[in-house]
Amino acid sequence: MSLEDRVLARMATGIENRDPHALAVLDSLESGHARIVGVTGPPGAGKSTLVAALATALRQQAKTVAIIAVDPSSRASGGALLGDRIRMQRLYLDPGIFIRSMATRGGVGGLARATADLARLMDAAGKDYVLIETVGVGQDEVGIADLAQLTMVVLVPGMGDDVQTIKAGIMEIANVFVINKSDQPGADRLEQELEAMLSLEEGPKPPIVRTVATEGIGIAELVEQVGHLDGLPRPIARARSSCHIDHLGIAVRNLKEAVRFYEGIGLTAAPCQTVEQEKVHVAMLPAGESRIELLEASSPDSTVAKFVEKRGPGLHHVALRVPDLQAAVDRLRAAGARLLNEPRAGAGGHLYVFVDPSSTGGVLLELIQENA
Ligand SMILES: Nc1nc2c(ncn2[C@@H]2O[C@H](COP(=O)(O)OP(=O)(O)OP(=O)(O)O)[C@@H](O)[C@H]2O)c(=O)[nH]1
Ligand SMILES: [Mg+2]
Repeated sequence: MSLEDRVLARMATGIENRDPHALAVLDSLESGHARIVGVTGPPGAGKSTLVAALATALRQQAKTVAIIAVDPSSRASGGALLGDRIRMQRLYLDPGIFIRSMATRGGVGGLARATADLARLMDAAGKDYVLIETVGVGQDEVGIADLAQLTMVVLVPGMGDDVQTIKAGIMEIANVFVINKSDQPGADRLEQELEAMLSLEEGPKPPIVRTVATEGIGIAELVEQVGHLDGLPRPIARARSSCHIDHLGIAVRNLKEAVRFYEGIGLTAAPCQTVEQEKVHVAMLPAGESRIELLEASSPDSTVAKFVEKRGPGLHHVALRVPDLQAAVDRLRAAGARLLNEPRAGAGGHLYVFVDPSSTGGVLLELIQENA
C-alpha cells in the first residue's frame, strides 16, 4: 500500500469511528470533484463483481476509483464482502483503486453518515469515481440515492414475484436497472416484468442494461451510462458535512393539535414528555435523520411561554449536532458569540449549549455533542 493510501486508510478509520479530529480534518478539505455511483440490490446479485468490472473499465480510461462496500447486516469481514477474490486481488494491486469495506456502527443512521463522509474523503483525495456497494432490498437502508449522483439497482433472474416486493423502495431510486446474471434462465421474463412496471410510471424511464458481470458482458454499456454524468454540472460538495440538524424546535400553543397536524403529513410522534428543567411538554417527531420537536409551555413562567407571548408560536430553536462541542464552543467564544450556558448534560446525557439569537442571525441555536 502506498503511503498516500495508508494515510487515507487511517483517515477512513477515524471517520468511521466518528473521531472528532478526523471529522474536523475532513471538514477542512475541499471536495466536489468526484462522481459518486451507487450500486445496490439484493444479497448475492453480483454487486461486487459488477463494481470490480466497472472499476476495471474506468481504470482503462485512466480514471482513479474508490470502492466503498457497505454492509448494514454487519456480516462484513473485510475481503469476504468483495466476492470474487482473484478478480478483486488484481484491483487491490492497482494503486489507482482504493478499496474500503464498512460494517454497521452505531445503527443505520450512523452508517449512512459515515458512508457519506467516507465518500467525501475519497472525493477530497482526488478520486474521479467513488463506487459504493450497498445491500438494498426494497427499503434502501443507507440512503444511497441521496448520496450518489447515479444509482444502479441490480436485479437477477429467478427473483419471480420478488420484483413485486422490492418494487416499492427501489423503483424511485434507480437511474439504471441492471439485470445481472443474464446467462441464467429467466432474464427475458424479468426484463418484461420490469418494463411492464416502468410503463406505469410517468416521465423518462431508467434504462435497463443486461450484464453477465463474471464475463464482463454489458459492462461497456454500464460505463457509458456512468459517462453521462460527465455531461452534467458537478454538484457542489453534495456529500454531507459532519454537522447535522438534530432537530427543529417549534413552540406551539396546543401540543395535541400540533401533533395531529404533523402526523397528518405522515410523521409519527414519540410519546409526549415533560421536561421539568425547561418547563415544557415535548413531542418528538422523527423526520429522516432529524426530528421536529414540538414544545408547549408547562408553566406560564417557562421561556417557551414567554416566547409565545412575545413572538407568537413558531420556530423556537434550531439544534445542530457537532462532532466536537468543546471545539465549537471555543471557536464561538473566540469569535465573540454570546453563549447562554456552559456545556451541560441534557435529559439523555448528551452535552449541549445554547447560543443567543443575536449571534446566529436571529434564531436560538442549540449545539449538541454528537455521540461517539
Ligand atoms: N452466473 C453468474 N454468476 C455471477 C454473475 N455475477 C456474479 N456472479 C456470481 O454470483 C456470486 C455473488 O457475487 P457477488 O459479486 O459477491 O454478489 P454481491 O451482490 O456482491 O453479494 P453480497 O455482497 O454478498 O450481497 C459470485 O459467486 C459471483 O461469481 C453473473 O453475471 N452470472
Ligand atoms: Mg458484495
